[in-house]
Amino acid sequence: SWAHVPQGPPDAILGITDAYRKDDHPKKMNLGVGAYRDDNGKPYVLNSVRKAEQLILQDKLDKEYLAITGLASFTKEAVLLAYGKDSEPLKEGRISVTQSISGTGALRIGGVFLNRFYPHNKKIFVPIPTWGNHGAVFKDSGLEVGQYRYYDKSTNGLDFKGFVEDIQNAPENSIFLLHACAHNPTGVDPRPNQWDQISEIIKERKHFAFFDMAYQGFASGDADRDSYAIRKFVSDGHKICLSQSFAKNMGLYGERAGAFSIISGSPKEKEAVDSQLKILIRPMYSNPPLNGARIASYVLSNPELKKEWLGEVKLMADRIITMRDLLKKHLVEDFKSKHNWNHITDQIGMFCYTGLKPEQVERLTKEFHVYLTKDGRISIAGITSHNVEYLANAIHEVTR
Ligand code: PLP
Ligand code: TYF
Repeated sequence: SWAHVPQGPPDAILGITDAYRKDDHPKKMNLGVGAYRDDNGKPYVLNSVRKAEQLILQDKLDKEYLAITGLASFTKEAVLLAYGKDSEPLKEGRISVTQSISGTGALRIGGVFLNRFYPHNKKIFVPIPTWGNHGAVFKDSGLEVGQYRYYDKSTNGLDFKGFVEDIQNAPENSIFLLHACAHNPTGVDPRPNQWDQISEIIKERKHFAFFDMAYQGFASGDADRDSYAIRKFVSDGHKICLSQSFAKNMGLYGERAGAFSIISGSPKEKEAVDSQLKILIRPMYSNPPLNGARIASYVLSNPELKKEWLGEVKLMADRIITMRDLLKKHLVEDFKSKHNWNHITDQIGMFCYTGLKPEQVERLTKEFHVYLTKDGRISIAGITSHNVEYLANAIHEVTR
């Protein structure tokens, strides 16, 4: 019998959507899950993706299994997008890459690989706070999870001093999980010159950097600019590893298109790493799903489609920035809120970490039918020009 199996709690983020669905209030808002919506609150399938799907249909391709490491035309474009065409390890053939079950799967492959082969220790440090799934992914990969300071509640900005101290004080050869851009849940990223310093200190301390890039293009609207940290670390000589997701920036959420890559010291080392990635993946799921990777490879390898896609990423990023501006404007100018709301527009990416307290979050949901995570994070992508004033009023009322 399974009588000994305890009832588990619902997922902190996905549970919000369940509660939202059960609410039938006409003004209800789902600001929980980080999924892009258009200005009518509808899921958005990119035109570049639709066109790629048409081309795929026309080409009447087969549905054979992919290789263990996935679709090579996809993973080649994925690493190019992240590392850039001038990347030394890329030109020298020192980057191993495998397709993954989106970003989550890439993190899991990385976690298991490090657990098996990282020679120094089995502990990964993640920021406070971080994406709610990081802890579980790395624990289930067999790693111990530590934390480093990142967010300063008093400024709703980066705690750069605490961040640097924690990197300096961690034992040499520690593993640090870094959000490449558009930090989830805070929307707070280091500036380029801060990344430069972080890279230097991580190098001094001989630490290992594991980058999670789930939002390339979403922070600035420019995919190259958003990979600043990765390219800086690589050009400084770090042998990083990287998780990439195409869920948000290509709108491929349920298609599960992602990639895991890791840099070796030589092409020979890289060959051995390749072989171990295959050995690690084969018993997990044999080989990854075809469709999303095929769509992404069509978009990324066709210059016209790629250009259109980059324009659409910018469009999504810009709509989010407009909603930030409007939300702040309503709070400050229309409702004359006495609080400082500058962090709404200072923070970037899909999320705003509002600083609302759990009681205020609860009131937002109970009295105003606005659904968000308990930590006060809102997904800006869930705001539209039609409901932004309603939201501003609700936030004003619970923070009076
Ligand atoms: N990493 C971060 C920081 C995220 O925010 C997300 C998604 O929200 C992911 C990874 C992975 O998402 P997916 O598995 O859908 O690509
Ligand atoms: O909103 C977030 O932070 C994410 C969203 O398979 C998400 O947790 C939802 C489903 C999923 C991965 C990420």
